[in-house]
Parts: sequence; C-alpha cells; structure tokens
Amino acid sequence: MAASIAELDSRFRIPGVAQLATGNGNLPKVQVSAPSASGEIYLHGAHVTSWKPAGAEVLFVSPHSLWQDGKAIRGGVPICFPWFGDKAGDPQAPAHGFVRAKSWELESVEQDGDAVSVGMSTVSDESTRRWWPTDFRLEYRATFGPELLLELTLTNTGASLLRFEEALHAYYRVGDATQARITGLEGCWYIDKTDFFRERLQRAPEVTITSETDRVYLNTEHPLELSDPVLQRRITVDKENSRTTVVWNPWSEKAGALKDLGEDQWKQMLCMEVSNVGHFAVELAPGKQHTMRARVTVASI
Ligand code: TA6
Repeated sequence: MAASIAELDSRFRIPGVAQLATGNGNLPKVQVSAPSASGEIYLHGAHVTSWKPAGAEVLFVSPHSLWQDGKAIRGGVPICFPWFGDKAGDPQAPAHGFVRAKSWELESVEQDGDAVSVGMSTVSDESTRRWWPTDFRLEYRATFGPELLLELTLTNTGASLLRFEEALHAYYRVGDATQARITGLEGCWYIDKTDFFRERLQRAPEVTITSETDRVYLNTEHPLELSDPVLQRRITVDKENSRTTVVWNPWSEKAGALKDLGEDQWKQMLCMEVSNVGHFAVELAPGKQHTMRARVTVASI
C-alpha cells in the first residue's frame, strides 16, 4: 500500500524548503523552494515538471497533458527506460519503456547549501518482467539549484548481462521553436526519423527547426546550447556517460495528432534528450552500476 501524501510529507518535508503536495490528477509531488531555485518532481514516473532558477520556468509542460497512472506526463523530463521509442518486435509494449508511467518510491529529500536534491527509485517486479525479464534497481536524483542536475543510475541486480536504452526526454520551454538555435552537434552523424531513419551528417553549425524534426545524434558527448532570442536566454546541457543526443519538435501536424499536446503548443517546446539509444545502448554486467547525468544551466542573452 503506497504511503499517503501526509505520511510522506511528515517523513521528508524540510520546512520552508521542500514539501509533499497533491499535484495534478491527485498525483503526489515534491515541491521544492530552494534558496536558488524552485522545482517540482512527481512520484509518477519520477517526473520533473518544473525548474525555475531565478523565477523563470525552463521546462515545458503541455496544458493538455494527462495525469494518470499508466500514462506519461506530456512535458517536463520523462524518463525513457529500458527501451527508447517503440520496443523492437513488440508493438503492444509501451513506447519509451515502462518506468515513466508508473509510481516510484520516494527515497530522500536533502538540502545541500542553496540546492535541494530529491531521490527516487523503482525496481523490477512481476509487472516489469512481463515486458523485460530482468532484475534491476533504477535510482534517480534530481537536484534543483542554480543548475538542474539529473542523475539516472541503473544497478544490475540479476545474474545476467543487461542491455538497455535510456533517455532523459527533456522538454524545454522556448518563445518560438522556429527561432531557436541548437549548437554543439556540428559534424555529428544523425538518424533522421522523419526520413525513413536515414543517416545524415550535421554540416551546419546550428540545428534549426523548419519542419517536424526527430533526430538521434550519434556518438556525441558534446554539450548542447539552445539559444532562444524570444525569451532572451541560452540553455546549456552538459552530459556524462551519454553517447547519443535526441532533438525533437513535432511541428504542427504531428502535435495536432497528439491529444495531450495540441497544434497550439508545438512552438513553445523543444526537446533535447541526453540518452544512450540504438547502437549506443548500454551493456551492464551483473552487480555493476551505470549513471547517466544531465546538467542544465540557463543564462540571459
Ligand atoms: O524523442 C523523440 C520521440 O522518440 C519522437 O519520435 C516522438 O515519438 C516523441 O519521442 C514523443 O514520444 P511519446 O511516446 O512521448 O509521445
């Protein structure tokens, strides 16, 4: 039986800094008001839905999102695991894996100077073995401060080698996606999912959004910079133990086909996803751990 919000709050609250609250869809969330930033993370999917350093929201959440068990929140930072996209050979399997649509365990809420870290976990059970017959423990730590630090750690608790994909599928809020510019991917090869998964070379220094854009950049550990002339800010994403970066904007038609997004929303969002997918999936021996990190900062321009 899951602990009530009141029970969790009595165990984890830090007066004036962090508390449990009832979020959308009556889903429990941790509300953070650190000295340097505010933020929110739901137990559902261990889903970060807000990060406001210096009061300005950096993440996009769709006003049409569903907030219910079994469905992913549209926006914020969905955690894709143990596969990315559709599960090969299993059309019935949930897209992007099963951890983003289930409730996680709240493990810790800690203040560290002007930042607050929230730790959550989820482990294999009979419901996960149905999709992925393995034993694992997945831990997630979100640190809300002058930067947003996201750390996803997998422990192989079984007796066989694990091979998994993972992505921190972050939706960044932008003033107008068609005016945003992403740098840091020049010279990378990418899989273009809008053109039959053809591989192409990123020749231009900047990635711009001029139509539906759905690209998996390969073998890149380079930081990304998203320049937003409308909101007059630059979002920088550094990454650790991640070999692929996904860039996605659905454009109007695809957005209109997504009931939890809508064609009136696609201009306000741009996804840059720290990940390990496809040929860069991770292999992990029994008893070993792997941590992928994303570090997000924002500066005015
Ligand atoms: O990361 C880009 C992507 O794989 C797109 O192909 C699109 O499917 C997007 O994820 C959203 O997926 P979702 O299952 O959350 O609707």
